[in-house]
Amino acid sequence: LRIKVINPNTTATMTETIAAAARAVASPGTEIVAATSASGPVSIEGHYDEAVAAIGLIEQIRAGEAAGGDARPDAYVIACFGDPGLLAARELATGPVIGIAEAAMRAATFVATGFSVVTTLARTRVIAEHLVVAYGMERICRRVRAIDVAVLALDDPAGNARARLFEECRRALAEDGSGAIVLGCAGMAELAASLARDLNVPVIDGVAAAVKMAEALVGMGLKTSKHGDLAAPLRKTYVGSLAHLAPE
Ligand code: 5HY
Repeated sequence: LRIKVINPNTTATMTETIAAAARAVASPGTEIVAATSASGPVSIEGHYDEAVAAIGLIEQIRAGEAAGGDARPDAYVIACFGDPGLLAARELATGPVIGIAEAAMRAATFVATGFSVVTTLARTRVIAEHLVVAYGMERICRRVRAIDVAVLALDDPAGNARARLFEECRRALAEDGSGAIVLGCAGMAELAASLARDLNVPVIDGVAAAVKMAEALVGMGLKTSKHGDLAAPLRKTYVGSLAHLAPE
C-alpha cells in the first residue's frame, strides 16, 4: 500500500517532519512517499497563501495519477491544516484523498464529546473555523485557539512554541469543555505524543490520523467515488501559464 503524503508549502524541512510522523504510525506494509510542493508559498498562513498553494498541491496529485498502474499511489494525504485543494484533488484522484484537518477532527469525535483546535497564527483560526462548518463539526469543536507562532518558527528553540502550545492546550481543557486537542498545523506533528503524555488527554496530529484513515479506507477497498461531483474534471481548454493543468 503506497500513500503519497504531500506538503503543499515549499519548505522541505517541514516535509521531513511530516514524513517522520507519517512513517511512525504507518503499518509495516505501507510505503510513505513524501512530496513537497514545487512552487508556491514557503508556509501557508492565510487565504491567499492557501489559494496559491492549491496549484502546487494539484500538480502533485496529477503527478501521482500520471504514474499509473502499480506506481500510482493508493491514497493521498494533504499535509496542511487548511486541507487546501481537497475536493479538487478528489476529482483527480482514483484512491482516497485525506486532509489532515478533516482526519484529525473526525478522529477526535471517536475519543471525546468535544475538542479544541490549537493552531499557529491567530489569522489562520478562521480557516480552521470554516473547515469545522464544512465538516459539520460546529457542536463538537468547542473552540479554535492560536499560539501566535509562525508556521516556520515552530521548530525555532527561541520561539518556545512547545511551551506556548502546552499552555494553550491547558487553557482549552480548562475553559472549553473539550476532552481532546487537535493540533492545527502539520508542523506540530512531532509534538503530539509528548503533549498527550503531559496533558493526559488525546492530542491528535492530523498527519498520523490521515495516514491511518487512508490505510483503513484502502483496506476496505474504497476509492474516491466518480459518481456525482467528484467525477473527473470536465475536459476544456486552459490558456496561459496554467495551460498544462487542463484536464485530460
Ligand atoms: C500547515 N500552514 O499545516 C498550515 C497550518 C497553519 O504551512 N502548514 C502550513 O498553521 O495554518
